[in-house]
Amino acid sequence: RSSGSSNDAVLAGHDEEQIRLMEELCIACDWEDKPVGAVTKKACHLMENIEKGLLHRAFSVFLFNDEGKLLIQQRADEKITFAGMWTNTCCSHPLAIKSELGYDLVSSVAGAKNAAVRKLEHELGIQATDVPLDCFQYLTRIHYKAPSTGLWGEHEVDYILIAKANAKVEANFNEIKDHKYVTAGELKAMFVDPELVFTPWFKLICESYLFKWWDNLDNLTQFEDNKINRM
Ligand code: DMA
Ligand code: MN
Repeated sequence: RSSGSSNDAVLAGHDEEQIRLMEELCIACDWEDKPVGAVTKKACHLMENIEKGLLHRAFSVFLFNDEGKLLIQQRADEKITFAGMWTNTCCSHPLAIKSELGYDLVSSVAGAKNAAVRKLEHELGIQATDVPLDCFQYLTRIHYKAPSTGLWGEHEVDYILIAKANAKVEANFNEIKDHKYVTAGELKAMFVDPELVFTPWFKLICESYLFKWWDNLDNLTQFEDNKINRM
């Protein structure tokens, strides 16, 4: 038995806590986002498996405060994938547990929101009371594939969740090394700064969708659909 054990060669040298988190059970799905099994986070993110077609569910939160600024984070150097890169407020995976696993869009969106509350707390120390479930607006799903460094990568159906809330942040430095609230103009200026590196999914979403959503934070339901956008 090797899958998910903490002493695997592919994980050697990585941060102990991040190695432990590789044992989480993600939701593997087919191209129509139908769950097909529970697979370790580690197995889901090995390019070797991704190249054979393994796909899993994820979510991306974009949290805006009441000034309309977006909370972004820089991933910790301890992260096994996409370390040190700037990205949206919070990303992770709904797990193969009752509260986060859904078999139709309504229950899957509910599961992604439950996972979002769990990870906003874990990564950013944001209390569940500051981000009640009704502050999240589900918009759409994005299917994308992106290599990271070494043996690792992403291949996900990503549930997009916009959150509007004023939340107190207490960063978990094993997850994030920096965070800040930005205006759209400030984010665009960061994109042209050659010193800064951004995650591939954040860049994709920014190029195709984010600024349109950002201009319509009071009218987001017009963007809600049941599509899976292949990028
Ligand atoms: C995975 O994010 C999800 C997306 C949309 C890329 P992640 O690597 O930050 O997950 P986790 O925080 O669980 O390590
Ligand atoms: Mn993933």
